[in-house]
Amino acid sequence: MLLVGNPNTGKSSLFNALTGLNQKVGNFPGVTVDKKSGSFSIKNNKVKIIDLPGTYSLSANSEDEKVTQEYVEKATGDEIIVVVADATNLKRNLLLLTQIIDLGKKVVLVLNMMDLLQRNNHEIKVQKLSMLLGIPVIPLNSRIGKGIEELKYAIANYQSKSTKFIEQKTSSNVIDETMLRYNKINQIVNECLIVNGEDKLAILTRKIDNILTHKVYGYLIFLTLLFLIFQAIFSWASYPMELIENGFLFLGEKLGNALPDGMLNDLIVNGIIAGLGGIVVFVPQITMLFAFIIILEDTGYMARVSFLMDRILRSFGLNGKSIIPLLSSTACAVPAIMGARTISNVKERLITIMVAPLISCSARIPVYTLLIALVIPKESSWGIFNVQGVLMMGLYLIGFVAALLSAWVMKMLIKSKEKSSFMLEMPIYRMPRWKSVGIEIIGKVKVFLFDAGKIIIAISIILWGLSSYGPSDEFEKIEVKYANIEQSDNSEELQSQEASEKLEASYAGIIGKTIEPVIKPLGFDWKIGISLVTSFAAREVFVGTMATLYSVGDEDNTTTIRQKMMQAKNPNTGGKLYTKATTYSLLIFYAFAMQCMATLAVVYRETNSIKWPIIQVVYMGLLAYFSSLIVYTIFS
Ligand SMILES: Nc1nc2c(ncn2[C@@H]2O[C@H](COP(=O)(O)OP(=O)(O)OP(=O)(O)O)[C@@H](O)[C@H]2O)c(=O)[nH]1
Ligand SMILES: [Mg+2]
Repeated sequence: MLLVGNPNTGKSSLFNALTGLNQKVGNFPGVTVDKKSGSFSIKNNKVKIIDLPGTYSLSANSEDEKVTQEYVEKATGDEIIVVVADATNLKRNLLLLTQIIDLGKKVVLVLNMMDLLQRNNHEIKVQKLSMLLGIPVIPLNSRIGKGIEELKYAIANYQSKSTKFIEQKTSSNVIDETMLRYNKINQIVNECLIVNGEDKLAILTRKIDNILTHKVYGYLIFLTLLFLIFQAIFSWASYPMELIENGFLFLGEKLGNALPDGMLNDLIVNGIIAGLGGIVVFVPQITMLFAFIIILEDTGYMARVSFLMDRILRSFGLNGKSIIPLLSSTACAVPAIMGARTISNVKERLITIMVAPLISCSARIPVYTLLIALVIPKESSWGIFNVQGVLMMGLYLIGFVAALLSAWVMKMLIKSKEKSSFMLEMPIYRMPRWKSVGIEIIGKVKVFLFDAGKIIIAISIILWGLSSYGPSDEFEKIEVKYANIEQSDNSEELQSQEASEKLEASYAGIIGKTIEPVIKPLGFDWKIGISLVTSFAAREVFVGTMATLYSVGDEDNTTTIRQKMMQAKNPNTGGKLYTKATTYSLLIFYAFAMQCMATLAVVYRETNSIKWPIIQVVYMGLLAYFSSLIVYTIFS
């Protein structure tokens, strides 16, 4: 069984209600961009069901619509196609339906959003509609699952009879086929739809839109909203973050004391626990960011932002629709890049895919937060604004500007004759469904934690090995040297000096030292060099890498990574290693560099060519390197 219909009519909501799964739902056209299958049972029979992207007709021009078109055309004679229509928009929704009927498929029409139709005081004569169309018609409310049983009944008792909506042969050389369809649809709708008074929901939506999409206020409101989101992420999240940080310190200390001293103790406490703690601590911030994005999507505001941004984006070779992938890249570039499928212009879609990873994603939050805290005290404020929050927002803005400029350059370089167009239906405003918002946030945070967790544990172990061992004669020399001194003076200072000399002589140290000359002009030392390498797997690994590098051989389990990094000294100057210049330079590097295997894999899949991910790594790498160089030079 297939779920097909116009965009934003509640197909995925119905899919979830039938299967109990949690397919993503949102209040804008183009939420679903790929097929998703599940199953449900009718009288102990299992029925397979596929949720598909929305489409207005069977002549597809974007990648997501093509998926649906293929499935509809491939559907066998036995497969039932459930066309989900928005009951408050009957006329437009019936076009696709009649096209599918005329392909000779088994069709059931679901009139979804009946609650809204009733709220408008409108009515649909369901039986008459069913008779005129010659197919079963089921009124439904997929938000609360009302009408599901009737739908199941209709599917179980489907009786095939062949119907035709229009005779195509004669139509093609008379009038335009679509016109012919609309003429007939108009007649049917006039007979079946009873309109009592005005469409209250549409009027309310229009009133709100007069403000939210206003030429001046619209932009002001959007900017204010973004600003508030960043302030909130910084000030509200800091309390739970402190709790988590202290929790992990406590855990590390207890475990460190309970386990016998030695290498394993070191690996578990300083590698794994510290690395994981470094990630878990960001869960409050990331949860908030996800929550804000999901609420923007669920209320219908995201479509307005798209509309507002179209004019600006277009001059940079992007499309109004690009803003949805770009904004959702603040959470993660992987689903965002898939979301670009809704952009039908090939060049605009490609450019969107190429620049989306420049938008700061949630994996940068741990890196940014840790680094910002090294140079800006938590309490510092400009009036009512928290400076850390302002700096964080600045990094996001820089990412956005870099994305626009890169897009502009690509617009100039990539040749295309295809016309650009922007058509996005503005949905009515809706209250978010808090339960599904909650489920989605939990799902996303889980992915963040587990994906990052797996990589961090793996890299911690490898890195710990590489930094605890080295060419044996080097290690021996150091041991002998300190053994001699220690006999006379056995202070902690000496121990940590020995540890740091060993780290430098270790395999990790050797790797870092090899990279060092290249990154030295950016103000980075070999330890940062190692973290740049490990961050290639995923950016958030930076934190765990630092945790491991700064604590190998260190017996002290009571200081956080941040404190350890703050105390780090520059061996050449004797001053702080993380000066403003080095830290800002590193921040910019992480803002621009393409350090994410998962994103590269999805770019490869979506563009179907190895060329684009390679270009992406190179151009973002060069951008990162030279921007960092400039920043370092300015601040030092
Ligand atoms: N009031 C009301 N809202 C609904 C109903 N069904 C779905 N919605 C809302 O409509 C919006 C779109 O729902 P989705 O299930 O994502 O729609 P879709 O057809 O899968 O959309 P695309 O994947 O973008 O084509 C969401 O905000 C839903 O909460 C309904 O019966 N009544
Ligand atoms: Mg959907």
